[in-house]
Amino acid sequence: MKRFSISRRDFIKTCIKTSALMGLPYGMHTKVAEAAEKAEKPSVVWLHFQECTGCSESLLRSSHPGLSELILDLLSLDYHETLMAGSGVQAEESLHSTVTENKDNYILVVEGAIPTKEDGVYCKVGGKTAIESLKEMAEKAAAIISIGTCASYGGIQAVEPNPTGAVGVWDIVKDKPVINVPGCPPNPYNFLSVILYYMTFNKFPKLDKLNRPLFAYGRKIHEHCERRPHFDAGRFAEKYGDEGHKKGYCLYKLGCKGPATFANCSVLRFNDAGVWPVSVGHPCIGCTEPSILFKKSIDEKVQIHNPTPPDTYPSTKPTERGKGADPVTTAVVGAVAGAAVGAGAVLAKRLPKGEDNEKED
Ligand code: FSX
Ligand code: SF4
Ligand code: F3S
Repeated sequence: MKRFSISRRDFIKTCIKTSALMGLPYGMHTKVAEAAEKAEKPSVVWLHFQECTGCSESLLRSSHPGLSELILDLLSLDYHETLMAGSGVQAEESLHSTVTENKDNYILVVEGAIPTKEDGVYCKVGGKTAIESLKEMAEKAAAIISIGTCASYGGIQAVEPNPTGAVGVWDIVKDKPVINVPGCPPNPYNFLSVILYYMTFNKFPKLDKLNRPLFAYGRKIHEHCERRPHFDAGRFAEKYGDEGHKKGYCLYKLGCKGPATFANCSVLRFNDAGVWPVSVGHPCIGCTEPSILFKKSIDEKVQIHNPTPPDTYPSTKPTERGKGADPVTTAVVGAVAGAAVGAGAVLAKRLPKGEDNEKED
């Protein structure tokens, strides 16, 4: 375990948690751990364009079990404008040598949107526009991960009237796999899981229609929400601070976008405190959904066209009997990440699709 700065116990716990998150069968965490220990560190070039650096911050703020250390141990982070010590010519030389030495093998991680108006003059690094840098780095990359909603779909920069013509990476790069890990910011475990999946299986996980990994964005927040029993019973907070809000009732009438948002926040949660927007009394604003974030106001209610049942309810369809979570997996994951969280993660994978979010093969 010389390779990792975290303890073996914490490393294995992380592998169990991420394996459950990816919906892998019980026992696969050993394969994930082995691959992470043996595989050569993938070279990563991390570019920053129009953004707030919250994606990197969210990754670095995670403490237990040293998630940021683990990510830095797993990857050879050869170029990251906000983390590296070098700057100016030194940094540019490092970027050039990384790209040349690892041609067609490095992973390009992009944080931030790309401005396209006026030939892209609104964002320049090292004398090059974001479009020029992106095209140049993408051409020699093995694959591209867009971290955050800005890099995925333009994010806040792309809000009307979008003065800089901001777009996401996949609007520009058409000839390489682009994996979107949206969220403003995204959960760092989703990023880590994509990396571990790649290291274990030498390919990227299955994606949805918006190029998001299905394991993380395949189900709606509303399906796992702890306030869901209140929604089903018709108990809502009507105003911030009213009795319903204080009692933890459903936030739908305050504009919660959970019924229309595909993400795993209600299962995975954020930080080591295990919180997420809805758990602390704020409606979900749909930060993983390009058609919702900054397009609908916080208090605007989403239409519920096709209500999906909470997936913790037993199936009513005979054909689905026996397809629930493997109790052993649930127990092991539960011991690590909290039983409800673990069960939710596994169930999320095993249950039939609630709504068609899957990409056609
Ligand atoms: Fe965007 Fe990342 Fe939002 Fe910020 O840098 S996804 S503005 S939280 O963090 O790109
Ligand atoms: Fe939870 Fe929001 Fe759904 Fe209410 S509307 S159950 S708060 S996700
Ligand atoms: Fe974003 Fe909603 Fe999750 S606002 S962080 S998708 S709860």
